[in-house]
Parts: sequence; structure tokens; C-alpha cells
Amino acid sequence: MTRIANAALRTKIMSAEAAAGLISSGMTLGLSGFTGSGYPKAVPLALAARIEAAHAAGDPFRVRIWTGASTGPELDGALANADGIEFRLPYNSDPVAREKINRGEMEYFDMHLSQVAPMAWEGFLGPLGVAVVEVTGIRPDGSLIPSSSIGNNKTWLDRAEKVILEVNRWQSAELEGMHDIYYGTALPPNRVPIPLVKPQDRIGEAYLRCDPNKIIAIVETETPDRNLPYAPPDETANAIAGHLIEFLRHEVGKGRLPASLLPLQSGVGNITNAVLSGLLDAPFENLTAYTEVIQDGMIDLIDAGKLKLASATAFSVSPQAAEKLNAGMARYRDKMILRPQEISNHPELVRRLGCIAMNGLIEADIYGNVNSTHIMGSRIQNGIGGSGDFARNAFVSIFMTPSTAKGGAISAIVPQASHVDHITQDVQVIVTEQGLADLRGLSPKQRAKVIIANCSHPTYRPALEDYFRRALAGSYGLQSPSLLREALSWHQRFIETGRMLG
Ligand code: 0RQ
Repeated sequence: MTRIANAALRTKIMSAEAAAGLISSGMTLGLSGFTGSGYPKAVPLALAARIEAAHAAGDPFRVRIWTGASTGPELDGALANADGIEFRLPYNSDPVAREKINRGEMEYFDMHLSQVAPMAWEGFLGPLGVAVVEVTGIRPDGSLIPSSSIGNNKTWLDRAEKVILEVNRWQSAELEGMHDIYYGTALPPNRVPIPLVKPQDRIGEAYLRCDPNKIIAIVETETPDRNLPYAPPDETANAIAGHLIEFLRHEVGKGRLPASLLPLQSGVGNITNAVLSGLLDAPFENLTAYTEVIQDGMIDLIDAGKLKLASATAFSVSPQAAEKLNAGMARYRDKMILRPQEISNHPELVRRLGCIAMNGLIEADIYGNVNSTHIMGSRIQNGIGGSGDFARNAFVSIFMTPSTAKGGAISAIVPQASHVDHITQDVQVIVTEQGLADLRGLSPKQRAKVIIANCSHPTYRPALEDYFRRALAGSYGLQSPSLLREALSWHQRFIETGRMLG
């Protein structure tokens, strides 16, 4: 059964190959998709095949790609494999694309996710040729029922010269009504306050608007989102979750947080998912989430009656959770809201709501500067994603990580971060399986003592203590004492020998 209820638009149905044929080399494409949800699944594959054929014929066909965040192998993976991406923004976690970026074969603009839509409107990113957006259905009046992510779809549909839609029958029809698309954003000097004061507030419309004259193709699909399983929490993840939940209990005990906490933001990954699982047995009720993605752990918290509402821009769930979600969508619909990412991650709203931000990190230095994106200062892992939107503006900004990486060859706590995404002022709590460092109100030297003592792995602690002691004795100044020749030597040693310490 078709989900295209508008007769005029049904005349635009065509194959993915025919739709991909409408895209030219050099174009900028604005694609839907956020952490493996709601991305177009047929047109990018057909485009990748077209690009491969063009390359075989000596035509250097490449496109520029804008999305919500990460997508799936049929999009980033296929286009990167075909060597078809010239430029990519704002986030990537695809391994093939990552390799291309690190080899210098693809330009990548890694951005705060809340800033993508405003910057697209500001104009300096250049014109947007074609929006390729997955939807759940098209209504008789031509408005669009969004799918399992919103991301930047509103902006792509507004800004693109032409639009290609994928209507995916795999998406639950019961998604209709879950979304909240806010049409009140503007550029300065015409900006007004965003009228959202609680995570559960609905301030927009349930449907995406789209000028039917811009629609050049509609492709029907029935293909699942790329949903990856979460690893069951291991001992390390459980220890991190335990320290963090103990901290939250302590803050409630001190009266600094209400018993229902404040709206939770949780980054993606197994550790943050373990924290959400830990909340199942914690003594907090009537929780809310104002976050980027709804993960398995949040669905379990809703089922347990602990989480009363989750606001996000996308689902990021395992195949089992996707099945549960799709089967029970009508029940979940009034407990979940999907919004454009400029609203889900808006600094004004994160500050107003007082979110508890919980994100992963790659490394932190002894002064509390956090690197979320680069390995050994140079290689990109994923991107800053939404972590900066939330960390700077949160009520309390928490970062967590195992204390070592790569089987112990790397310390996650280092004398100096090899790249900084979150300056020490945006980092209030660091947690590893070793313990938790509450850095609020501490000077850099006080921070160093707590981070080394509470968070570093015992294998690396003596070397960190030794570095700090010598820096205190012999550095150029004593606000954030550093031994510059030595500060990045751990990274250099890893590059040369495969281990940070001899
Ligand atoms: O590499 O897969 O090759 O083994 O980094 O690390 O431990 O699996 O942790 O999946 O939680 O990711 C910061 C990358 C953590 C993530 C980061 C290597 C490690 C492994 C992944 P392998 P883990 P996670 C809002 C929040 C930025 C975006 C963000 C991230 C790989 O949390 O991308 O916060 N954050 N978004 O071996 C060398 C170190 C390392 C290291 C880890 N110190 N040195 N390699 N690794 N630490 C949500 C969104 O924006 C969508």
C-alpha cells in the first residue's frame, strides 16, 4: 500500500536509479539521517553505483554531503567506498569515510550540531542543490510525516533548490504525531526567544512543510534503519555508571539536584547506555531527558515507569529495541518528542532547562581539558557532535571514559591533551572506572591533584604525579604548570613505540 496520499505527488514516483540520475557532479546534497536513523537508503546506493561507473569512464564525479549527523553504510559507507565524497559535514562515524578523511582524501568540517542549520541559513556554506530526505509518508495536503530522525530535514527542505523524497514503509505509521517541528527560528537581528520551558513542551507542528514544486522525485522503499546492538555493560562500564549514580545521589542528598534530577542528556555509546541501565535501579523517579538521541536504556526507563518523557532528534537503538519501539509506537508516542537538531541541541534551551550532560571522551589532561575527537592530535575518530552544545551550557557537565585504551597501552589521563574540544571551564566532572573527580570550584592545580588521584589508572598514576611535581618545581608559571618539551611526549612515544610509557 502506498503511503503517498497526494495524487499529484504520486506522479513523481520513480526508481532510485532514475532519481540518482538527477544529481550532478559537484552538487551539494542535504541528506536526512542521524545516528543510523531516518537516512535515505536507496538513492545514495544508486548514486554510489553511478559514481563508480563515471569514475570507470574517466569522469571524476564527486558530491558534497551535508547530513544531520552519522548515517548508515548505504549512505556514508557506499559513497565513501565509491570515492564520491569531496566534502562532508557535520559528523561522521563511518569507518570507510574516517579512513578517507585521515588519508587526506576527503575534506571534513566537524561542527557543533546545533550550528548546522543556522550556518546553512547564513549562506557562507554555499548553495544547497538537492535535499534527499526519508519520510514515513506524504499527507493529502502534501505535508510530510517525518521518520525516525529529524536532524536538519526542515532546513534542507527549506533551503534546497530541488527535493528527492524516499518514502519508507518500514518506518512505523504510528510515528505520525510524535514530531515537533519548530518554524520560529530566524537570523539576527530578528531572533526571538524559543518558547520551550519544559522538555515536554510542544512548540511546533507534527509535519514537515515542503513546496511541492521543488519535488523532482519520490522513491518508495521498505528498508530498516541501520540499528547496531549495544554491547552488554562490562565491569568497566558498570563501575563508571556506579560512580556517576553515586554522585547524582550525593547531589540530591545535598539539595543541589531535585529527586527527579534535571533533564538528562546522554551521548551515544556503550558506557552512556550502561549509565541509563544503572538508573533503572537508582532511587530517582519522574525523570526527563532533553537529549540528542533516544537509546535502548531510555526505552527501558520508560517501560519501567521511571522516565516520563524523552525529547531528542533521533532514535539510536539496537535492532531488538527498534522492533519493540515499532510494535509499541502508539504507546511510546506521548512519551517521546523528536525535534530538529537546532532545537534538541539549542544552547539557549540546554542552559534554560539545566541539563545534566553525560558524554564520552578520548582523553582528558590533568587540568581537565577534554579531547573528544582526535587520536594522537591528528587522526579524527568521529567528531564533536552535540557534546559541545551540551557541555558548555549544562547544569552539570560530566565526561566519562575507561582510564586506559588499546589494552592499556594508552592512558586516557595525560599531562596535556593532544587536541582540545572542551576547555577546562566546560568540564565539571570526569569519571573513569577508577573513580570520579568533581572539579567544580577548583583551580587548575587543585583539579590536577583530584584528576590524577581519582581518575588515572594505577599503572600511569606515578608517572602523572611525577610530571605534576616536576612541573610545579620547574615551569614558566604556576597557574597551570607545564613542561612543554615533555607535555606531549607520551603521545609521541605511542606513535613511535605503540605504548605511551616505556
Ligand atoms: O577505537 O574502535 O578502534 O578500538 O576510540 O572508544 O572506548 O569504544 O568509546 O564508543 O564511547 O567512544 C569519545 C569517541 C568515545 C565518543 C568517543 C578509541 C578506542 C576505540 C572508541 P577502536 P570506546 P565510545 C552526543 C555526544 C564525541 C561526540 C559526542 C565520541 C574508539 O564518545 O565520538 O560526544 N564523542 N557526542 O580504542 C586512542 C585514546 C582513546 C582511543 C578511546 N585515549 N587514545 N584511542 N580510543 N580512547 C551524541 C552525538 O553527537 C551523536
